[in-house]
Amino acid sequence: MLIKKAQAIKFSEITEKKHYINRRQFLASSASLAASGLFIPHSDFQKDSRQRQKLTVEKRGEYVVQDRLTPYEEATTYTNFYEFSTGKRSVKELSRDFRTRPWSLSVEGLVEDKITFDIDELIHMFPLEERIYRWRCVEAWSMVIPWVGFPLADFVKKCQPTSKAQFVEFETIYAPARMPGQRTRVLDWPYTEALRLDEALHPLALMAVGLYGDILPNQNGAPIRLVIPWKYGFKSAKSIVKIRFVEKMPKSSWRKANPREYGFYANVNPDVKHPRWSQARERRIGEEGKRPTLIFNGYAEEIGHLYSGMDLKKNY
Ligand SMILES: Nc1nc2c(c(=O)[nH]1)N[C@H]1C(S)=C(S)[C@@H](COP(=O)(O)O)O[C@H]1N2
Ligand SMILES: [Mo]
Repeated sequence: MLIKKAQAIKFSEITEKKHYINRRQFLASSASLAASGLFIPHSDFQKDSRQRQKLTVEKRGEYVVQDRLTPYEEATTYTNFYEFSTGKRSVKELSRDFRTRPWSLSVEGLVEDKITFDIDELIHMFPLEERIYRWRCVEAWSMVIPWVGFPLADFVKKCQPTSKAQFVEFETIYAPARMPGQRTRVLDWPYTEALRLDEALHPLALMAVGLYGDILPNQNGAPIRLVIPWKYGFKSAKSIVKIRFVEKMPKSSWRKANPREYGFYANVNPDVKHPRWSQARERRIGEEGKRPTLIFNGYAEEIGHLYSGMDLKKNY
């Protein structure tokens, strides 16, 4: 395997000049932050998630839903992350000391070059955008979160998948010594999820490194996670260490656990009930009562064409 240090990649190869300049400005500002002791990846901020760390966002306002934002406190204390706990209110405390530096993300499978990226290089490789997305869990709760990240499509193009690649698979870190949930057999670890290549290339698919302008808290999938807003939350793998381009549709962790309940597509669909409950309505965290669930979570206009001609009851 060829491991190309991310540093060896010329930024002019991959970003337009204006972004290159922005990146240099960003580096200059993070250098001064480092000098002032405020931005040190190995420092104690990982230990204390209450100490919030700002990201430099270069673009906002492009994909923004008008719904009221879920309070930061709720979005970061009611979190699903089985590697730590199946209890959504327990994850924050159990992940408090989880270290996300050093961290690398490797690209494998059907690509021109198998590359490993260092997370800090990756975060600065693309201009960061803020997007306010609706977010819907298969368990019928939802949130509205301002994510910070970069389009997955930009990263996929950078990886140069070969013409044989049809799917892209995402793998979460396997670290049972640091993730108590992985010492149980609740899922087949490591957690994996996958997308069809055309889904991954859709501009709505986001690689998130932050929320509410801050570095992603551990409980929300630090240091890097997917956010696919038109699909149920479980498709959006957290704490990703590996991305693999493949020819055949991969079996994800949830499908291995229960193929009847969790399909490959997992598109939000009020008309296709989960075998044990309806998907027609949802509880918006922080609000009273329930609201109707929208087809594709309200993103039909943007992504509906990806599934034209497909039977959505069969391809759930
Ligand atoms: N590695 C990993 N990724 C994961 C999960 C998980 O348990 N492990 N849970 C998924 C589910 S079911 C949901 S709803 C979302 C929750 O994201 P949030 O807690 O940041 O809202 O993360 C998804 N990604
Ligand atoms: Mo979920």
